[in-house]
Amino acid sequence: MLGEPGKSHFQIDLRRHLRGEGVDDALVHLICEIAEASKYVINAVRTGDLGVAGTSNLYGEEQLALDVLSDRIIRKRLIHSGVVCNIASEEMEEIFQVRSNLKGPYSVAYDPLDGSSLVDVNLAVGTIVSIYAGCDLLQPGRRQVAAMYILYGPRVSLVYSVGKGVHEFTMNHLMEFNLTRENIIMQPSGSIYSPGGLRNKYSEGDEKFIRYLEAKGAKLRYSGGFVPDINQILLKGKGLFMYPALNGSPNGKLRVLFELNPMAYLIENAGGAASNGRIPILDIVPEGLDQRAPVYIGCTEDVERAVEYQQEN
Ligand code: AHM
Ligand code: MG
Repeated sequence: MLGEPGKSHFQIDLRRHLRGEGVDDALVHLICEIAEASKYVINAVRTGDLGVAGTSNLYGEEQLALDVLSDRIIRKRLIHSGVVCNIASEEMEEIFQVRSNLKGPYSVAYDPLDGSSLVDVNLAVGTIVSIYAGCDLLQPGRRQVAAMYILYGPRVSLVYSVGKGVHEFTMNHLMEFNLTRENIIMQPSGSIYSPGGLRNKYSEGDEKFIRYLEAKGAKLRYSGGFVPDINQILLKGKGLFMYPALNGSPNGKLRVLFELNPMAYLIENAGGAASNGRIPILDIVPEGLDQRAPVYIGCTEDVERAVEYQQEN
């Protein structure tokens, strides 16, 4: 542990922290490259045209939607990192093989700009990243060697885990990420809840679960952005996010590879839990890149209760 409780952490930057955790050089490099890429993504989010992909701007240049632009920014960085074998992105239909590095030590699945439609209404969005050793991306999330997200809100923050605790860094005026919270821990039971999807399409079990949460006095906290919603639950240490199966969408909305696995890894490493209503998210064996699953993620007791309501109904 590098930070001391109650003391200012602003001298500890991301690279130093990773090294202090004993992370190997290639993974330190990879995580720092993604952090570098996020500086360009936040610049695009803050100042870019809110254009639609395929249209032209005033000067006749092709405009890229922010999610497409963010994808290119991150992919380019990964390709040139020299340590990446395969890349999967929510914006790409197929796995991208880095030809110059067919045996690279790591592979990365990422959602470059989750919740990108929220930029139009100036709400927070984020990048979500999942990292595996070797070239196989279709593995259960439990085999991730690292996961992280970058939240583009009023401030930019980065939360990562390499399986030894969960740590938050905040971008300073020089665009450096400095440690702000180390070893984030979740409480067993929560007092906020973020329910995604249409409630009139919830199953009976989910409806009863929501009534249970309301009866226990949980407050509704839902922004419609997975990254800020999870960030709130993780940092406050008490809450639950769900995007359940809906009538007509039995697998919910969120994707296992790009959204659920990395968040489940972070939440489990902070002492929380994540389930699809039957098994832990991290034990799902993915069959395809765009596989989706229902999700209940957050404080352990709340997730257990959600699973009970599923099984009873
Ligand atoms: P996206 O990957 O297309 O941006 O969708 C993911 C987002 C999440 O951020 C959020 O939790 C969820 O979709 C909300 O979906 P909806 O408002 O459609 O129910
Ligand atoms: Mg997404």
